[in-house]
Amino acid sequence: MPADQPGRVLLADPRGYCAGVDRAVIAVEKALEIHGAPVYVRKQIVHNKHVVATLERRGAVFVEETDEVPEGAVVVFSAHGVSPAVHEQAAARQLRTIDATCPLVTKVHKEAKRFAADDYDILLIGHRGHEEVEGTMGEAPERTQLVDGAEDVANVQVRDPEKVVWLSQTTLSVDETLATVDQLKGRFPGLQAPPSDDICYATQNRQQAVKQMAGECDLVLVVGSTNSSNSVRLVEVALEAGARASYLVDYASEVDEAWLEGVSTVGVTSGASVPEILVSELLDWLAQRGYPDVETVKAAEERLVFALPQELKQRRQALAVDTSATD
Ligand code: 0CH
Ligand code: SF4
Repeated sequence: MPADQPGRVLLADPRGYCAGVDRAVIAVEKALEIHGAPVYVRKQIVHNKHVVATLERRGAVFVEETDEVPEGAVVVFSAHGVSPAVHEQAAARQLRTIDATCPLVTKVHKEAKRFAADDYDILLIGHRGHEEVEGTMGEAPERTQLVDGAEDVANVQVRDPEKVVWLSQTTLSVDETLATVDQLKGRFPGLQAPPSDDICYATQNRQQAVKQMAGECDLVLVVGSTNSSNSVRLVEVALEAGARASYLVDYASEVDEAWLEGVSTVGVTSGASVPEILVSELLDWLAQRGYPDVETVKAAEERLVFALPQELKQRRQALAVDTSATD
């Protein structure tokens, strides 16, 4: 509760869904519309509990690997991307695949393939075990080494220090990644940078908005799931940028009222995989507890929209042709 006068909320903009998440969620919805349930999805389509539970209720079946999908069935690959080996496994089972990999993740895959073809050693900065990193490494497993922290920086070995490039996961902390690159350059002064930013526009903008407001916040609440890399990064960025406290919650109901003690200003944001309804519910929850005023803190304008995966466009065109034939 704020002490004597109403508390205020600073609301980050941009927050929530990015273009790649929007496209991936719509891809599953369209696949259900076109093919009917069940539609299989390899891994969580995006790392958000609410999104996954909602799609499950509509008939999506989430599996870990393609060998859990019946032969010939429809399977969607998640926004985080898959390695070529996963495409091969799916083809071997005659699965009908819809690839919802974000085009900005695909861009990093292409960079990895190109640098490997030019015989570079690739240092991929990212989180060990994260699906995106597994997919990207799979493009050039014999040429890529994962750099996840100081120990990896100290241990990587390259064949030719003049032919080494760093690439990264799309959802990392910008500042932490720059620090890692500096450490790598200390070992390999000839280290080359990716041709364009691998940390995507959405990750960067959400972090920038949090940086802009964190100094004024006693508390920053980030809506997002614990396995969502970009959401977890927003908590870290808030703390580094001066917020007195910051927590990650999936739902408003998870906020502990004790966190509000002595708090005048609450910052609110959400990860790139988080539907806006969850933020609206949090704002309602805060309004009922003495924080009715909401001010937006704008860091960037986002207009990017991605076309649906090719497989869905082809299928929809085919349906349109069939319909006109029967008219
Ligand atoms: O932040 P991560 O990569 O864990 O994934 P998310 O929460 O599903 O957000 C969307 C990013 C998808 C791939 O870049
Ligand atoms: Fe694509 Fe970036 Fe969104 Fe990931 S966070 S899905 S790379 S736009």
